[in-house]
Amino acid sequence: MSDATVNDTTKTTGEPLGEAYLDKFPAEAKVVRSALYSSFLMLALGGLFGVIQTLHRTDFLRIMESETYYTVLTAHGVFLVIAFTIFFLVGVFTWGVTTSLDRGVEDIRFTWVWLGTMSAGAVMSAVAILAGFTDSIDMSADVLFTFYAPMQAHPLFYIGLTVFVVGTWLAGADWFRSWWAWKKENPGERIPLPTFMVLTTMIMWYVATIGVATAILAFLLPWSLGLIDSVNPTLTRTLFWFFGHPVVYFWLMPAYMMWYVLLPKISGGKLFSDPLARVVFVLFLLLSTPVGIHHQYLDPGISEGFKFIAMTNTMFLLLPSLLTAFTVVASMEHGARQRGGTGRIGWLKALPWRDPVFAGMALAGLMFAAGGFSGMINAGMNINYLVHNTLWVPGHFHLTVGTAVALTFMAATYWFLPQLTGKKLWGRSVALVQVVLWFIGMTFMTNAMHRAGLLGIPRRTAEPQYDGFEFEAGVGSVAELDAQIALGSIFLTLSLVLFFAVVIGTALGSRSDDIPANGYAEALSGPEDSPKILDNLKLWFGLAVVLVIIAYTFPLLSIIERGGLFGPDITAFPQSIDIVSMAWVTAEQYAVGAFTSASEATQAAINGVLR
Ligand code: HAS
Ligand code: CU
Repeated sequence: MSDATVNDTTKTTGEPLGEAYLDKFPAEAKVVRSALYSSFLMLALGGLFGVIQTLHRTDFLRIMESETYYTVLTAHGVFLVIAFTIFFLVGVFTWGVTTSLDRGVEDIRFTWVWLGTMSAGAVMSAVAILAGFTDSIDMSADVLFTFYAPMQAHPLFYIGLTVFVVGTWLAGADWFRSWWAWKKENPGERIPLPTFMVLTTMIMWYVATIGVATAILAFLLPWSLGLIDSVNPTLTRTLFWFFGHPVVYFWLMPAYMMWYVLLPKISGGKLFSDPLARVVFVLFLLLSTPVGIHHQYLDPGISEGFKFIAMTNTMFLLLPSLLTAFTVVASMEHGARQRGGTGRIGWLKALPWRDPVFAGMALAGLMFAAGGFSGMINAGMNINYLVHNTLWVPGHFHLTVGTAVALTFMAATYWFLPQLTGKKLWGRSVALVQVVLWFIGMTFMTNAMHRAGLLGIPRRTAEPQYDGFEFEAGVGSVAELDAQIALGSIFLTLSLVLFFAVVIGTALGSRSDDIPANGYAEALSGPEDSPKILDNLKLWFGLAVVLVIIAYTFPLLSIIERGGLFGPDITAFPQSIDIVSMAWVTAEQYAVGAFTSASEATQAAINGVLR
C-alpha cells in the first residue's frame, strides 16, 4: 500500500490502515456479523413499535386501539432492551476476546451453537409477544419487559427467555474457555484489558441471572403452565429486580468497553489508565446485584430497612461511573492534545467531531452524564416517591440504555462494519447526521419526559390524560410536553432510517483494501501499574456472591415468611424494619400489660377503700 493511500485514509478515518478483523479471524467475523445483524433486526422492529406507541400516547397519531398498547409496549421493550442490546454485546465481546487474546475461539461450532440457542429463544419469545396482535392465535405475552405477576404470559414467552439466557451462559463459557487456553500458553501474564472486561461482566451476569432463572423456572413458568395455582408477586418481583438492576449494567459495560478501548484510539490518544479501568469493572461485578431493591422503594411488604440498605449500596455504585467519566474524558483530552489541541477547554475543538464513531460515542457520553444524574435522583428513597411510575423513569432510561448504550452501539457499528465485512463504510456524512439526530431527538424526548414525570404524568398507559383531571405544568403546558415527546420520537425514527441506510449501503458495497487496522487503544498507564490481585477473578466472584447473600437473604426470607412461597402474598403492612416493629410490638405489649395491671391494682385499691 502506498504512503499516499495511508495518508488519504488517515485523513478521513483518523486511523492507520492494516489487517482487518475479517482477514485475521474470518470464521469469528461471520459469527460477530450474524450477532450484529440479529441485533439490528430487533432494533428495527423495536424502534417501529416505539414510535407507534409515542404518537399514540401523546395523541398525535392513533393507528391502534388502546387495548393493544401493552402488546406494542412489550414488543418495544423486549425487542430493544433484551434482544437488540444483548445480541450486539455478544458480538462485541467475541471481538474483544479474540482480538485481545490474539487467538480464535476454541471451537467455532460451539460459538454457532450459542448464537443459535439465543436466536431460537428470541424467536420463541417474539412469537408469543407478536401473537398478541391477533385473536386467531390463542397466545399472548402482554406483560411488558419486567413481566411482573399477576400479569401472565403464554408459556412460550418464558421458555423463549430461558433459552435465550442459556445461550448467553454458553457464550460466556466460550469466552472463559478461550481465556483458559490462552492462560496455559501465557502463564503469569496479565489478562488483556478487553478480555478482563468481558470476563468480569460475564461473572456479574452469571450471578445476576440466578434471580430471573429462579423467578421463571420455579414460579412463573409452572404457573403459566397451570402446574401451580398462584405465585407470590412480591417474591417474583424481587427475584426479577435481583436480575433487573444488574441487567442494566450488562448493557452498559459493553458500551463502557467501547469508551475505554476504542474511543481513546479514535480520539488519537491512549487510554489514561488501564488499572483504573480494571477497578471499575471489578466494582461493577461486586456492587451491581445487591441494589435491585431500589426499584421497589414503593413496593409494599418489603421493610424500609432493606430498602435503605439497597439505597446505600446504590450510592456506592455511582463510584465506577464517576471513575469512568474521569478516565474517559482524560483519555479524550490526551488524544486531543496529541492532535495539537491546547487550552483548558480549547482541546475539545481538536477532537475528531466529523468522525461518526467518535461523535456518536462522545454525544452518548454527554447524555449519560444527564442520565446518571436522573439515576441518582431515582436512587434517593424519599425523592423516588415523587418520580416512581411516572414518565420520569422512561426519561431516565432513554438517556441511559436508549442513548449511552444504544448510541454507543450504533456509533461502534460504524467502526465494526468495515472490520467485519472488509468493506468501506458507506455514507460517512449520513452516519454523522444520524448520530447527531439521535442526540437531538433524545434531548427533546427525554427532557419532556422528565418534566412530564414531575407533573405526575404516569408511565405505561395509553391514556395518560385521565378524564376530568388536569396536570398542572409549572412551565409551559402538557400539550407542549407531548409535542416535544412526539417530535423527539420522529427524529429518532429518522435517525434509525439513516442508520439502516448506512448499514445496508455498507453491506452491499464491494471489498476494499482501505480498511483501518483491527485493534484497540494502548494505555498510558498499563496493567503493570496495577496490583496483581485485580486479576484474581475467583476472589471477586466469591466476594460478589457473599455480598448478594448478605443483601438478599433476609429480604427474601421475610417476603416468603409473610406471603408464602407460592402466594397468595401479603398485606401491605408492616413496612417498618422487622426488628424495630418487633421491638415496638413487644414494648406495646409490656405497656398494655403494665397499664392493665396498674389499672387492676388501682381498681382493687379503690374497691378496698370503698369497701
Ligand atoms: Fe437506572 C430505573 C438508578 C444507571 C436503566 N434504570 C431504571 C430503568 C431502566 C434503567 C431501564 O435507584 C427502569 C426500569 C423499569 O422499567 O422500571 N440507574 C440508577 C442509578 C444509575 C442508573 C443510580 N439505569 C442506569 C443505566 C441504565 C439504567 C446505566 C441502562 C443502561 N434506575 C435507578 C433507579 C431506578 C432506575 C433507582 C428505579 C426508578 C423507579 O422508581 O422505577 C447509575 O448507575 C448512574 C451512574 C452514572 C453517572 C454518570 C457518569 C457520567 C459519565 C459520562 C462521561 C462523559 C463522557 C463524554 C464520556 C454518575 C460516565 C464526555 C464528552 C465530552 C465531549 C467531554
Ligand atoms: Cu436499577
